[in-house]
Amino acid sequence: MKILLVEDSRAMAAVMSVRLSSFGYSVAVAENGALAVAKFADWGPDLILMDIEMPVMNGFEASARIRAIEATQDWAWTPILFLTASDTQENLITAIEAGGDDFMAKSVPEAVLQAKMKAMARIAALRSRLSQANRMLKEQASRDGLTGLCNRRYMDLTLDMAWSEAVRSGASFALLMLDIDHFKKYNDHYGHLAGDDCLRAVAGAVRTVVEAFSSDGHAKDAFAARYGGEEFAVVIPIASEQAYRSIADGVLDAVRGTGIPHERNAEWGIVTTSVGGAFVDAAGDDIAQMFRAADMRLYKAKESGRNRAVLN
Ligand code: GH3
Ligand code: MG
Ligand code: MG
Ligand code: MG
Repeated sequence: MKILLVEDSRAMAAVMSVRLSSFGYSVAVAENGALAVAKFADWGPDLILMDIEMPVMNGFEASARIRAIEATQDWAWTPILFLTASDTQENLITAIEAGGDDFMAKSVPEAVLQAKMKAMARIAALRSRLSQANRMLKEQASRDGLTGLCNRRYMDLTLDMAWSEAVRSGASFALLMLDIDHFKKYNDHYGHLAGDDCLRAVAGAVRTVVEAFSSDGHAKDAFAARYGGEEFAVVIPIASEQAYRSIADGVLDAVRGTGIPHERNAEWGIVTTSVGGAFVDAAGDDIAQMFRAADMRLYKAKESGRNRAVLN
């Protein structure tokens, strides 16, 4: 357990610090409230022991600032125990009102200090398991299980926000819809398990292209999602028309580049995709209009021979 000890008296800090370390906890000392807030932000302690009277910033103010930082994060709550001169009823009430969880007299007997720290360590362990589980659940809820791409649910949620932002700022917006060519025949010929492998490989190729454009800054917020079945979408907020076209070409190339044999995709002999896209200079119309345009062009790409993109 990481304990942040906030105490302006050097002598008191030294004594407490030695006691806490002797229980096996790692301890960092901050000499006033302002230093405590800074240390809290970059060290992420599991527990804070907070003196009240201190120069620069007192313990109540520091606690309020720490709670304000936590309010911007999911499920963040670090226990704060105020250190007081005496354990009066008033001190307890003031401590809780100030955003603390408990208080402790500085003269607390060794055994009581050890017992309280044990209870706090249990809470800290539970909190860390909870936040890990929460992170995993969040991750799972937004990923497609087969391909690891963002799933439809994540896409719908993110798309709404990205589109509203683009409408607000009059930014450009692009959307690509991809569909694997003759995938039903692929399954019929090679079997469903091979079909699943193929989906994973295609998804990986799409993802690599989109991530490259995203990380080199040409389409910073672009992401790929599994739209459904053997269909994928690439959402490209705030991108130039050039980036839109390059991503479409890049994706077609990358899928061909996997070189997965597909005998029943007669003309090409390997797995290919068709792409339909929509681009607007300034987001304004309904986002549904973008989907209709991209869908219609995807249909055209299929009709005109597959393994190509129709972008306008
Ligand atoms: P087109 O070139 O016109 O797109 O033809 P297609 O055969 O790809 O189109 P269609 O929509 O008729 O077939 C899509 C196939 O994708 C049917 C379905 O069995 C397969 N499919 C969808 N999801 C999965 C999946 O998760 N795993 C596997 N193996 N196949 C899937
Ligand atoms: Mg003090
Ligand atoms: Mg399809
Ligand atoms: Mg298809």
